[in-house]
Amino acid sequence: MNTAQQVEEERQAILEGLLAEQKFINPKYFYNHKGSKLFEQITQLDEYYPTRTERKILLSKADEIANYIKRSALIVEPGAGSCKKIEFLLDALHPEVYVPQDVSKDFLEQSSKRLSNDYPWLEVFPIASDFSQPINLPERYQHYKKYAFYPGSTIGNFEPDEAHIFLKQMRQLVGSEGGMILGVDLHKDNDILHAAYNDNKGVTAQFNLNTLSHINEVLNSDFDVKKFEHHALYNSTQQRIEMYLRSQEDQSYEVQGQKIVFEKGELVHTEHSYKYTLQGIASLAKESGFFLEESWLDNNELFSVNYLSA
Ligand code: AVJ
Repeated sequence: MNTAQQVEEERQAILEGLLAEQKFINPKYFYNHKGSKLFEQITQLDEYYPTRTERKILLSKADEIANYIKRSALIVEPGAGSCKKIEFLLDALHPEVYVPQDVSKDFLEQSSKRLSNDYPWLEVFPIASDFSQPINLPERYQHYKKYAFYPGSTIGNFEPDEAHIFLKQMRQLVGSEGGMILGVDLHKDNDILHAAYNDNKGVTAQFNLNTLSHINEVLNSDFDVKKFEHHALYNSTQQRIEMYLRSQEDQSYEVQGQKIVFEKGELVHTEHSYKYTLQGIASLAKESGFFLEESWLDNNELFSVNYLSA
């Protein structure tokens, strides 16, 4: 449970974003119950290629990936959630221990139970913790060869300097004998990227707008979702999708004693989704104490699964 003080700190953090010169909402507010359902729908859209492309690569290249994984392996997955993606690799990699980490404790425990049932030979050790905290493995697991699994191009949500810090933490975690399997979406033609974040059915728009409903719950505020619209573009210079909510009219709200004013056309930033070149992945890996050993791509070179050795 959240303490009153934690709730207060969370509210202050959201308000800070809404009072900034360039307003922003942290992308973690996409993911309440409704948002997670909407993201699930996004992954099934024709335009949203990343999820299905990554699945195809993981399944078809599992044996090649397995060549890098030594015996007595332990795999840690930050933000594992449903623990669905590791299943594409389990038979080929055959690790001894799988350590899924996630913030949502109940969901994690449920997924871990399911996995234990389906893979009786696998030891599953879930860690429920906040994303901001480094993952600590118990002493009894230290002797395993350790690998991190970070699929879904979730790394793309980090700013480049944050991605660097995150990978350095992973390098710390796996030690000098381990490695990392990293799914990264690739820089490409604007049209494909634009469509992936501006789908015809408007699911991504709903997903983006849902952040307002979510923060309304946290702040006890009444931001009118109907008065905002989804805006997403690919900034090819910065190699990132930029998502915003655009205020469709002048509007103002009183929230927690603060006045929040939106001008017509004003943009509230909600997400960056960075796309990488293989060269970019190689240098990010190197800066973080890893070496990019191999990248596996789909035929259209839309998405990459990478093996980084320590
Ligand atoms: C979950 C961060 C990988 O960036 O593609 C999907 C989130 N945002 N559509 C992505 C997202 C809009 C997704 N990641």
